[in-house]
Amino acid sequence: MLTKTVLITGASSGFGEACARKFAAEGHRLILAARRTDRIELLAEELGEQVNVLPLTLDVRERESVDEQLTGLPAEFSVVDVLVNNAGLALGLNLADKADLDHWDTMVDTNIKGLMYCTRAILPGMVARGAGHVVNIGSVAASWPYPGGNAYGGTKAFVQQFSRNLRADLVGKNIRVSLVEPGMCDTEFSLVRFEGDAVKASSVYEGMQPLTGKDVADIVYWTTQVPPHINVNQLEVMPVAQAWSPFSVHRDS
Ligand code: NDP
Ligand code: 8X3
Repeated sequence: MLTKTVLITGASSGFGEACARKFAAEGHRLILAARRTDRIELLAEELGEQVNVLPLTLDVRERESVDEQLTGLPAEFSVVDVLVNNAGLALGLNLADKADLDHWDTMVDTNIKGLMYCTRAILPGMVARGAGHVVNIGSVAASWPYPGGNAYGGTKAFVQQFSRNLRADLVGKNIRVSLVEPGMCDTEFSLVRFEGDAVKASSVYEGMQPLTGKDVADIVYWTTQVPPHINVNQLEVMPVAQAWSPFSVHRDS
């Protein structure tokens, strides 16, 4: 099997960490990026017993730092074969008229701008080599609105359309772009959304079986393993226990 170099953003927990474990188990070289240095260093130390790992303290919102760090990777890690654009978050579940504008800014800066910065830093190398794969982590929230999803859903709709437009730009260049859009998954996602309120966070998954990080990592990995002439465009995945609702209709009674 060909050893690939895989750059995963948001590798310090949830899907990102699970992807790191999956790609390491399959023997791939890893660049693990996130803000929490202690977490990625610990993970790098553990997975470093199996494969070569570079922990990278990176805030995807910082445009210059992203460009500097991702275009200046050490030689051994400089040929990025797979970029997993996973870093992201939801903040708050208030309805739009009560939402915190700082929350909206942070989601836009991370989920949209951060994903653009990482992609823009890595793509020229892929294009020059005529090889590569970008896997973007979107969400069911891109397509299916729910109360309080407002800006979060909007950022993931951007990820959906950006992924499709990347394909349009990259056709003929032998670079794959895949979009994985998960539904409910019990990572640190809800803990972050509810700003550390563990009771509120765990109530989201009460009485139902959510996806696991490993479920999503296995799917991300699979998109990278299909024969080279195939591009998995978009995969929406929910737990069986989750589905859509009828339209809400307000009736004056
Ligand atoms: P987690 O909170 O467990 O993981 C989020 C990761 O993103 C962390 O590693 C965090 O690292 C990183 N991150 C957040 N902000 C930044 C930043 N500014 N710069 C770099 N890294 C950052 O949640 P998930 O694993 O669930 O989330 C991963 C992705 O999956 C997100 O894009 C999320 O929107 C999406 N998603 C999640 C779903 C779910 O139900 N869990 C469903 C659908 C999509 P650190 O804090 O160390 O920087
Ligand atoms: C996270 C999934 O349904 O909580 O992207 O918005 S959901």
